[in-house]
Amino acid sequence: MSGKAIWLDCDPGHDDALALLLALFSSAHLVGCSAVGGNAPVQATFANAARLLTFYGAKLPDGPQDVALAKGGTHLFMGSELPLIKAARFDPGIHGDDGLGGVVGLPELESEHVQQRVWASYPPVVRSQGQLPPATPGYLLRYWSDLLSYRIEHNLPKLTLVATGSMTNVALLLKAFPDLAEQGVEEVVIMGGAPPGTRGNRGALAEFNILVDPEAAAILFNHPIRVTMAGLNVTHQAIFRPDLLKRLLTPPVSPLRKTLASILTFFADTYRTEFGFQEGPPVHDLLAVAWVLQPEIFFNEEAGGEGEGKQRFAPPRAYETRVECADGSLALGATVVDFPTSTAPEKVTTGWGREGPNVVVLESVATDRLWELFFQCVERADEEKGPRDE
Ligand SMILES: [Ca+2]
Repeated sequence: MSGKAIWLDCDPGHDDALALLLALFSSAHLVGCSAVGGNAPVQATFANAARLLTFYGAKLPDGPQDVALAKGGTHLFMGSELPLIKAARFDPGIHGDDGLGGVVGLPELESEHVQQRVWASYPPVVRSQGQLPPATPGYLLRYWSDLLSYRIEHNLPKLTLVATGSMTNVALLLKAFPDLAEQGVEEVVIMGGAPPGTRGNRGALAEFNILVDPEAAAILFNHPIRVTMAGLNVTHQAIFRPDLLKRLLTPPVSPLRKTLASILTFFADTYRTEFGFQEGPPVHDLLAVAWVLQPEIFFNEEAGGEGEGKQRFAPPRAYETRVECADGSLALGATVVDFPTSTAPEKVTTGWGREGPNVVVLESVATDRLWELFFQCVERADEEKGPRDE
């Protein structure tokens, strides 16, 4: 496994909950987590992230200023409540009103441990009223600048930023601290988008995370930073089928497995009723973290292997990718990937951002290896930590 430093910006969300588990119980260090509005309002996605981190037993950071993270803690911040320009939109049909519909076993927001988690990364002056910090990305951005500065100054490994909700917080980072992001972020990995040839899930061409804040996605894609996209073309290949649920629930069934099963069962039900998926739900966000941990799971099989049964695999490629942001357009939220053809060969350019192929587009996934990675993490979570029963 990779040993990478990951930050997960998310909107939990059933599949975000799986991505969070993978990030926590791999050899990567989940440095921090931030919430964004999307599947549900940001207050709900933040509360869900706090409840999940507590349930999974993530270590608390030493305090609000803890940028060294010597003890391996995980920060948590609330990010943006609203998209940059568009009106907010949510997805209760898939995730329930609070983002984690039907999920059992998580500690409540009001509980002592979750409240500790909620406030651990905020300065004392903010900890005044209520159970949630203010819905502003300011504290997150301030911490990101401190964290990236510290890591650059101390030659620590670059951060991998995984975004499994809309890209609003990421866009704000790139606009506020472009120099720190370029020096201190290895790659931004997103779950989002539907390349040409793949139907969208919230419109013929639009995938939800991009549709929520297309301007933020455009800022990211146009920025000179490495971006990898796990879109619907690849996430719809990773269906959590009934045999996998059966494997998850093979006795002895820990409280962790019960909760994971409730996540996957609710998700399967809404995917069946809302989108007609009969076999099970796609685990979208899980793939973005899996790419960071084991990129070879996403290598493309290519023609030209020698001898019968020989296969050749190559890493996924970068293509020029743009986002449709125009209000009123039938293509609003579309991710237009300029795939090469025989009459329009691949452009030979280098660099990221506006200058050419700017997004690595995942196209295939070895699902057997993906599920092995997932179950390894479940087993590790069962052994190592075990969920906190509250
Ligand atoms: Ca998500």
